[in-house]
Amino acid sequence: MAIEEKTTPFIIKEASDNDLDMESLGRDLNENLFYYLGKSPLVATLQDIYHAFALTVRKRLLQRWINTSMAYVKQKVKVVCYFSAEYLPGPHLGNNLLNLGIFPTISQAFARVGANLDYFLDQEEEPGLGNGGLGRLAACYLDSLATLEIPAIGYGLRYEFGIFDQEIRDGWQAEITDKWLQWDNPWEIHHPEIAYEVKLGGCCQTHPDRDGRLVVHWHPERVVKGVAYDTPILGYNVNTCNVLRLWKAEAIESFDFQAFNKGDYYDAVDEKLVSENLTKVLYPNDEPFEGKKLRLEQQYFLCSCALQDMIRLHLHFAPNLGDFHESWAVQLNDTHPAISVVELMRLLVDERQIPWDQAWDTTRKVFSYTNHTLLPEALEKWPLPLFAQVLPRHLEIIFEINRRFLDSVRLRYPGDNSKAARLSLIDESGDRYVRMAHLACVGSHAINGVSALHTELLKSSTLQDFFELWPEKFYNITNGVTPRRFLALSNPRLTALINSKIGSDWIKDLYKLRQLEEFAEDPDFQQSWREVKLANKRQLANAIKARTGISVDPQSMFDIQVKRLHEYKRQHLNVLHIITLYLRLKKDPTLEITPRTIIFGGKAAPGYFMARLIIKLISSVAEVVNRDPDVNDRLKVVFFPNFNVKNAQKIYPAADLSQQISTAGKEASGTGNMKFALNGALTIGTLDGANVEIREEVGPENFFLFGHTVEEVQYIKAQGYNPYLYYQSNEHLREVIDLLRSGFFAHGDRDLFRPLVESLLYQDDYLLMADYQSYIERQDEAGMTFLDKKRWTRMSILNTARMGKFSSDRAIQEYCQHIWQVKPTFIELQDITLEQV
Ligand code: GL9
Repeated sequence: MAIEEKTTPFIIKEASDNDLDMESLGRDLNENLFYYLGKSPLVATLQDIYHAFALTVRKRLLQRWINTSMAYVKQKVKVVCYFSAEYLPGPHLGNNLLNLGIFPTISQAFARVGANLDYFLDQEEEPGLGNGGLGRLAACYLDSLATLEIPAIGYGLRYEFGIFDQEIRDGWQAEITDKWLQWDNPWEIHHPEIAYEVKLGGCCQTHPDRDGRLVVHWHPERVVKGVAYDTPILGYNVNTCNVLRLWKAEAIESFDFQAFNKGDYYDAVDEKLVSENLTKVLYPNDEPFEGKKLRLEQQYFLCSCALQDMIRLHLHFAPNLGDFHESWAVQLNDTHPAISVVELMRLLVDERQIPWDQAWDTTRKVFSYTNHTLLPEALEKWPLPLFAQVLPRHLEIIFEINRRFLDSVRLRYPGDNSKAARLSLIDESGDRYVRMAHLACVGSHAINGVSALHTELLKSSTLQDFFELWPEKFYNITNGVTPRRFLALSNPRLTALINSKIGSDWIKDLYKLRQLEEFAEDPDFQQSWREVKLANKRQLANAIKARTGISVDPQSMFDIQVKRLHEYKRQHLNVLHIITLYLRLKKDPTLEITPRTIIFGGKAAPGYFMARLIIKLISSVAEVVNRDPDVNDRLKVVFFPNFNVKNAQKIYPAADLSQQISTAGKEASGTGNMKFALNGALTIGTLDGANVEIREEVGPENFFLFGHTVEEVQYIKAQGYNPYLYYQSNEHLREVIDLLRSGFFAHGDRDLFRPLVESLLYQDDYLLMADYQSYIERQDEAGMTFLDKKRWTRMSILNTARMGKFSSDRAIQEYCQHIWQVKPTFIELQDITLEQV
């Protein structure tokens, strides 16, 4: 139920075409400082000025936003709704300055008064509303949607505490609560008038209505209110300003008052606390699925608020929901929002009495589903009793969807009961579960994987039965990243150099970077390219020094692996290489090797023991290596704490070598791999995820490939893989493992890393032992190549030049064309007057 909203006519007074000149910006900044924050410039802190400045910029966004939403309404356009439980947008201020086209002028204006814009930008707390790649992808897609002028809304949750901040204490990860809202968030607009009630728990009853038709009544155990908080998302160099609408859970007032009237103050407050719990905290797990009740409630809360909001908006301008699917396309970012398939059915059938078949037709036309992982342990399945407890009505609807679906399956495959059991929305092989990926497949008209390899593996394994049933529903849309944040904003030096040769059109058409190819061997250009990289490395070296106390040499090769900690991503394979280099140097202290600084970053899920132990391992190896004078002029190891978007923007531009070393078949796509290569890093990687396509684009001669392929991995496992044989037969590997288990890196403690060593020797699910030798060989080759400056620089330039395909603009264009059927809407910036409204 919408809590009613009134639209009143309004006027925007300020002339909108000159709102970006320095005079009007400066005036607003002072006014905000004075009238909003109550500070004179004399006593204002960095944080105050950041805040006043953010409000100044936000005002420019709001003008564009209102123009945008009015155009959408007037032109009755189709809108894309991106449903995602996670968003990692990164700091907004810098990006908005870039997209408004005023970054350079502002930066110069600050410089003129002796201030450094970066200090102010650095004040911003980034919204850490996601775990990693999936949440960051959602943010890249919102940037591209706005830049491509596609009408879109991002729907998500406003977690009060986002992903924890990571500190490293005694080599171990410590989790610190992320208080991103502790200072006011200047980017969001609270809309208490946009609020919906969301029911939870209870039971259902069927009654005949006045016409004798059976209708279902859901009597919930409790009701929570979802309130909208909007963040404007401006496109680059366009007037389109879309919205990221995040829902916060609150207690509904009626509950408060009931208890309060009885004089039961504590119950009233308790109700409030329980309700607000719903969006209190982001679950910090990445891929392994954790079946927590609160998590299911969060997922449902997001979907219900978003769908109620869409229906309210629709009915504002249309007489009924008959053409709902012509006005809205919903993309499910993984299965986290898959319950929305059922919620839309409930809203249509139960709440608006639309016949089932018509409702189902609408639902399937509205939704499409992106799968982001093949890891079996990551696939969401909810125990039936838990599901029934939280969403009793939804379970009934799922049974009905499943009954009809399995009837059609039986017609198609007569007598094949195992087929039906495999396709069923309910897993009945043991304890019963609701399979969310199956629900998403059945309720969507399109299903896509996130890299060519991933999509093929989906078709041949995880979703094979669905592929056989509906091959026409399957698409591949390889992930992409936004060149605005991940090159133009984060690497201003390289941007300036590129612009000096080919202009700046590449920012909106990344294929244009190809024009750099002709300069790949130009000595002057090469020289400038190296100077840029060196300057970026110096900047990162300073940050490393400040954050960890470790001094690193910017002339050494920066060999970087930043991503969530996971055994399949094999940060510990990287460590085996470090120990290999260490042993070589210890045996021959005069050995000439390419000096390297190996940098790690990434968070471990708090409950994932092995991932935490790998962080401790990296820190422990770093401690020994960095203080050993025999080696520390040629080898340094750094764990850069708290990898997030802000830190990422310093790290990618400074990389020489990008480590993308997951076991083939495990990483769905990866997007860090794209960000590194875009910034001129060369990749050492396996044939996994989007690495395959990156290698195709940049050319195999510009990529350090190693490791077994997916087919080989499958074959090795089928033969009965024995990792111990590699230990026995590879002398170097044996020395590495022996040193590790001797307690050498653990102050003599032989137990500390035992779980890791034993898992490698006797289990090794991710084939580190089998891939070790080829990894070392390719690392050696990368090291040698780095010494040939001309060759390395040429390869680096070609990597950047050939990254056109990996723009999120290309990915979004594919979604628009193949899946959503939506077109751009041009937004003109006008004064909005009373008459127009
Ligand atoms: C992920 C995949 O693991 C990545 O390979 C992929 O690039 C991204 C985006 O498609 O999605 N799926 C997933 O659950 N996560 C991914 O990064 N995990 C996190 O976001 C932590």
